[in-house]
Amino acid sequence: PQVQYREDYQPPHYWIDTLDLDIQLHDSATEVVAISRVRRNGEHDEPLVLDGEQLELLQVAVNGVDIAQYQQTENGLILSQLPEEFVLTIKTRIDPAANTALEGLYKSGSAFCTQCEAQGFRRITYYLDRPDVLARFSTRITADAAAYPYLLSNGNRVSQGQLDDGRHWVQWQDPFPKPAYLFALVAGDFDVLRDSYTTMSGRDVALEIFVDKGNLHRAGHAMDSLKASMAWDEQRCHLEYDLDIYMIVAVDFFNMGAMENKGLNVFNAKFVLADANTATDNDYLDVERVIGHEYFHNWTGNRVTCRDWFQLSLKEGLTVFRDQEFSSDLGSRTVNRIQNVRIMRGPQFAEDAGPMAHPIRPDAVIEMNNFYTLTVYEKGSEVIRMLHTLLGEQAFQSGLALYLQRHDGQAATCDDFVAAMSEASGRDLTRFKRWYSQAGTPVLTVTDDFDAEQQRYTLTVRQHTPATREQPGKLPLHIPLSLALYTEQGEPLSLRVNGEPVGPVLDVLEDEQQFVFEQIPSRPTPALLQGFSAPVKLDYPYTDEQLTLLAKSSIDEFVRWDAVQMLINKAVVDKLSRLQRGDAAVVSHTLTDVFRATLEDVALDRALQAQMLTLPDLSSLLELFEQVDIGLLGRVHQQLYVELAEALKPLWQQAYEQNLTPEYRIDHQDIARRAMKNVALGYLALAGDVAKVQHQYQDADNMTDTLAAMKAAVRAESDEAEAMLTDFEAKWRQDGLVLDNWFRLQATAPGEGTLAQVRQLMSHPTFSLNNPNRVRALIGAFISANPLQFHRLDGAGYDLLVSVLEQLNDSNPQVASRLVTPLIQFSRLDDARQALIKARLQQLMALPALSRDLFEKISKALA
Ligand code: BAL
Ligand code: ZN
Repeated sequence: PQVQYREDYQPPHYWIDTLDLDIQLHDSATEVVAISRVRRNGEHDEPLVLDGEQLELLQVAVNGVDIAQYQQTENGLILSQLPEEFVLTIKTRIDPAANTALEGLYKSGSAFCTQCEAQGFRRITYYLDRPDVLARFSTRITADAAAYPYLLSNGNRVSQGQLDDGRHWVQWQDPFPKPAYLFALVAGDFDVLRDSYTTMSGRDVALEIFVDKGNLHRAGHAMDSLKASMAWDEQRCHLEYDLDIYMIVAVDFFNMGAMENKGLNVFNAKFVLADANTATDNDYLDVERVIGHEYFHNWTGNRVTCRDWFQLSLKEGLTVFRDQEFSSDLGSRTVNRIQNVRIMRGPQFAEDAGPMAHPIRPDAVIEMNNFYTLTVYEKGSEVIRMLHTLLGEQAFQSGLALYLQRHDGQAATCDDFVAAMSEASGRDLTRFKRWYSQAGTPVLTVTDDFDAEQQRYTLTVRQHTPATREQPGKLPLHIPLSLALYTEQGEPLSLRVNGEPVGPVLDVLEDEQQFVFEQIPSRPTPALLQGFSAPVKLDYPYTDEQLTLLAKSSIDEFVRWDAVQMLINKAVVDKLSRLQRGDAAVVSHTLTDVFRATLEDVALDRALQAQMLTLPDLSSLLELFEQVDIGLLGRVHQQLYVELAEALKPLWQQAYEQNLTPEYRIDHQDIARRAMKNVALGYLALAGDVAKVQHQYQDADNMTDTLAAMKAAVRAESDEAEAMLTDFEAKWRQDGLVLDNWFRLQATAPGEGTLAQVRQLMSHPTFSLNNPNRVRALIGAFISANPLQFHRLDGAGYDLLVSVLEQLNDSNPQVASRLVTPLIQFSRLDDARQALIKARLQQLMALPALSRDLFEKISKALA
């Protein structure tokens, strides 16, 4: 497979100004006529090289005349000796029913739908399938009227008609030029939830959400979220919607979460459907977040798109930042921040430390689908957040406005974005731009010194980014380091440098820098990297006393949570070394005391309290070590949970009782109470209080409490778990999305029998390797959320994954490639497991038709 390099970017040799599509839908033989107006870009006699894969070519005509002098290749069509401007007609045939890769046009159940990002459009017709070619699309769809009453595409519906043979057609016109990846088509029979929204300039927009028949009652929250998103973008960013209609379609078969196609979002049903019986509180919040994310793309992604796919973070990092701000403005800012930081410190740091480490703007790509990563999305958002921290809200919004106004209707680059931010704020962002080109997680090492006589406190900050494979040498970055200084009584001190008061954010620019604070009466406790002000690892020798102080009395909620995390990390490291030395386990009194104080703090927001009392998962703990026996780490993790459960049992009981909610309501206060109650339930189950778990399962009137009870029972390996699982399956076996929770729970069960159970569940009537949601729920949960059973020393966990990957490599390479992640991120594991994994990777490497997707990752892992 060929590597593409960012620095090789060339503008296209031809432009396409309009594309008229005529699509005759049939399950196995859909015919597509694509008529484009093509214009040569500059003076040259280069051929027109169109992208196309898995297409049956039926006709090529230039200016209405069939031609034969073209060259067909495995992935394209080459036309030469073309006039300067011409009309190109291409007719192709495709087989949507056989499309299990779910890229291009495919069937999701009985409906037709499309997924064209990044390069799916080339599976529909031959085209310049690159994001810098923007055309005005019109789309005429024809299909059987009875089976497909709704025929949808981008833009506005301009005409429709009935044909004699029982088929009908609809014509769509999208007034906004767009790249092919934003094209969408849906045909099917749905229930439709209709509403409308009046924009800030007074235009009425029709809102339509299409769901499977019988699911209308589960679409209301998605509609509320859509309206909230539209209002938020107007209020916070002054951005208004631009078409007369906004449609969302929920489908069951979807590789990603959702897709922002212009005017016609296609969603994984998981992020649309929600009601109290079937969705958890987190599902509700996820729907809100993803609906927001796709809506916000209308400006950051669609009106201004990416010049090339190396710039993906231009739209994704920025849009994730926007959806995070949306969720934070609507809900708890601290809890949202904590959840984002957990993802950064766990799976994103692991990606940065693995063979696929790449800058948020990658330099070399084999398969673009492999770069829809936590680095491009989540770290990309952290980079935008740092800009926001450095510039402040007002200058940031001016920069965003300038960027959108300057590049509206264009395909832009990350450099364009930073240039607008720099111009609008007057800040020099030259060094900051290195965040776009350097891979890996920087480490900030901080030491301090207090001069009592001079009342001076000096922080010495060193930054170092460990080498990654493609980038052995790293340059210093511009790192915003937010800090506060606390007295022994937990009072914040004002910050003065050179006689002047300063704000909380230090600009760390060099390999090593000193910051001297004046008028500090006694040795302070620093709260460093407040709010995770940069995506870095922090190394500062905190004492237990300092962390206890911050956990109990910081005025910043995030700092309190973070201090508890650091105490947990210290306890884990300590317990692990005891275990390795063969010493007896000792109770971590400091941690127990902080947990007790947190449980007794009645003023604390319950959602935050729940977060403070939740241990990091094993994958984040793995990041604390260069190399570690994950089996031992798992034992320590469990030990800590049980210790806290038993030591604080009466307080867990109290917390449980105090947070009961009388009836189910979706509001942030009740969500917070349920979160705290269910954290308490988890500990109570570990402390042997099975009765509570059972009662909650029996009495629950909502999915959050039902699943929390089941999870507590499964995790505590209590005898009651089996009966609950059986009951749940009987109730929900018709509903794949709900049953995904059941698959997930069993896949994450701690016992030795889990692997065999997962194998057995693969034969469950609801399970199918062709449905990505099912695969993620069962196999994905097992390999990423059950590290102990997956990394069994007999290698059976790895064998299971390899057999799944062998099948998915043929049917859905994109999903296969996502699942291979835990196999390629082996550097932190012990030598024995590494050897087992490498043997499996060699086995996969030898597959006769290894996809580009898997090849790219496995070859890097083995290099
Ligand atoms: N653009 C792919 C799906 C998303 O990030 O919105
Ligand atoms: Zn996105």
